Amino acid sequence: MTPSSASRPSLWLNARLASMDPAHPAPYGVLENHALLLRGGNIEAVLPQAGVDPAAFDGDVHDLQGRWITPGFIDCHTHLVYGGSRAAEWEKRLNGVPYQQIAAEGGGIVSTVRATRWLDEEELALESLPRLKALMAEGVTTVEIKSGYGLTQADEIKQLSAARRLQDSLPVEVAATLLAAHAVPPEYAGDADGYIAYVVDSILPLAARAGLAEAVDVFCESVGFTPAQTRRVFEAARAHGLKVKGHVEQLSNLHGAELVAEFGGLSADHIEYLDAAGVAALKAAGTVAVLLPGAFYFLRETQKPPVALLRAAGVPMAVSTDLNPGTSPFASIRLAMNQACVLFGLSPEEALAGVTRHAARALGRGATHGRLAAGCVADLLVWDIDHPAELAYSVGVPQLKQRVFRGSAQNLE
Ligand code: DI6
Ligand code: FE
Repeated sequence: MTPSSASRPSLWLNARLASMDPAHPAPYGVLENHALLLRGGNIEAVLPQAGVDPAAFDGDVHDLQGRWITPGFIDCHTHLVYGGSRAAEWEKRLNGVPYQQIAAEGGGIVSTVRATRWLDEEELALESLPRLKALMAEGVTTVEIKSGYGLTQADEIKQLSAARRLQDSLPVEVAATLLAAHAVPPEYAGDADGYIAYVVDSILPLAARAGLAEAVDVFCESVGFTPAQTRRVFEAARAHGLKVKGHVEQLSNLHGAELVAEFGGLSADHIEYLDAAGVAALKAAGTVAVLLPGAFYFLRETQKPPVALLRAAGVPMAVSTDLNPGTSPFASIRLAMNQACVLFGLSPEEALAGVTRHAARALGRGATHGRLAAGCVADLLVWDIDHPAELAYSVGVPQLKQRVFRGSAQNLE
């Protein structure tokens, strides 16, 4: 929804802020006994409580009575706009049907492509709406949505338009990414290079011209596209002024992260097989490492991302749901935070930074999103918790009391 500069100014008193702002050195950037002044959809000031006089304020006043506030959550990697379900295929796999047979029977990504092509833009938005609403109900205020289940010019544009339609109808900010290079569609079977030429010459230029995507992603993998093909897409993205990011090093190490870094990419995502050279490349380029523990869990993978190396190098680690029908059918950012801690060894503070400050950077929004700081957007969450570690600790416990988007509050009780 367009930022509501019409929201009344508001003052949020007696709060405990998990600001996630590195300007404040305490864990979680904690500021006890503080107040927030919101105006025009932005945070105008972060103030010590003692210096605030609510009587002199002309706007809405909220007394938080010591409740915690965090920045709004940012889910920086999702494929939530799609048609159909792959539950039946998953059931078959669990009953012992081999993957090759499922693929031969039209399963896998191709089945989601078929179901997505079948729907028109409005139906696609409608079918995707509950997934986005579930993320929002947990506190997501900015979400990235990828295409990648259309794989024709018209169907990729349709997916991106459905994402735009969702943003226009709900109090949430959507960052749309073109992932036309997600899989080779049936029409190009055996001709991945031919499909990449179509992506570069036809799909990408139209998505850029229409202003429907701000970034371009590629599935760079043995079962996806080669580094050479990925490079062609990134070069086209650069020529059209779009940022790049990559699904890289998920199942093997093709050095895709180094390629993303070479193009000054926003983020390298999955990265279970990332090595020391890849970590160094991300660090040098200022590229964010996006951890997607939902897919690792659902695929029962064993190779973990090199968290200790990333941490030692000071590469920012974001955490995201990867919400998609094939490998991470989970519309829960709290689950992703918990999985990042349990499966990958992040601390609860790192998990929270992963869905706020670092996720903002992964979307090129580090200056304005993901922190409670003057000048940032007024996207924030009011919690009934005793400590911010609770946010990564449990899943499904209704602790979110208010969700504030661009200064406008939604009560959730
Ligand atoms: N990596 C994945 O794990 C998903 N896409 C990707 O690039 C798979 C998506 C699907 O199976 O539908
Ligand atoms: Fe993904």
